[in-house]
Amino acid sequence: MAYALPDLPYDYSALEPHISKTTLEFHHDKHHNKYVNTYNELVKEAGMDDKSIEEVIKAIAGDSSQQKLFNNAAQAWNHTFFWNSLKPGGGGEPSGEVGDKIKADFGSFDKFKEEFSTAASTQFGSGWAWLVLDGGSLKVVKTPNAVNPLVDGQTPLLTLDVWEHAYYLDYQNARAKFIETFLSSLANWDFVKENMAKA
Ligand code: MN3
Repeated sequence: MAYALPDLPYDYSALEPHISKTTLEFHHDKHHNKYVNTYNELVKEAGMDDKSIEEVIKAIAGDSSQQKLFNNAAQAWNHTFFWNSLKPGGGGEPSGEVGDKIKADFGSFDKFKEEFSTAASTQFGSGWAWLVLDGGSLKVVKTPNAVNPLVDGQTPLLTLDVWEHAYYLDYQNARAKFIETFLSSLANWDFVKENMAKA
C-alpha cells in the first residue's frame, strides 16, 4: 500500500528551543519525504504494494537483495514513529503506569535514563535508540541505519533518531546534549502509554 507522509503532530516551531523549526522543516519535508517517495516507487516495483509497510519491513528484513526497499520502508516508518515520540513540554519522569513499569523493569527512572543515553550515544554512526516491550518487559535497544525493533519481534514504544541530520543544525556534534534534551524536555510519555495499551 502506498504510504503517506504524515503531517507533524505539532507546529514546526512547537519544539523550540530544543529542536528548531529549520531542523523540522529539513527533517520532515526533505528527509522523511524522500524516504516515503522512494519507498512508494520501490514497493510497486517489487510487486509488494498490496502489503502494509509493517508487513513489508518484516518480510524483507535481512534480505540483501531488498536492502534499498528495506532501508526506505523502515526509514519512512521510523520517522513517523519519531515525530510521535516527541511533544512540546514532554520529557521528565513519567507518572502512572508508564512510570511504574519503568521502575519495575529498570529499577529506577535514573537507571532507564542511563541505559537509554548509553544506547543513543554509543550507536556508532547513524541509527536509532528505542524503548521497546520484549516479551512483556521494557528494554532499551539501539539499531544501526534504518533497522528497527519490528524485525526482532519487539514492540517499539519510543524512539530517538540519532542520525546527524536530526540534531546537527541545533547541536552540531554534541549528540549527548541532544539525548539529554530529549529525555528532559521532549519525550512523549503519552505515546508510550498508548503503545503499551495496544501491545
Ligand atoms: Mn532522521
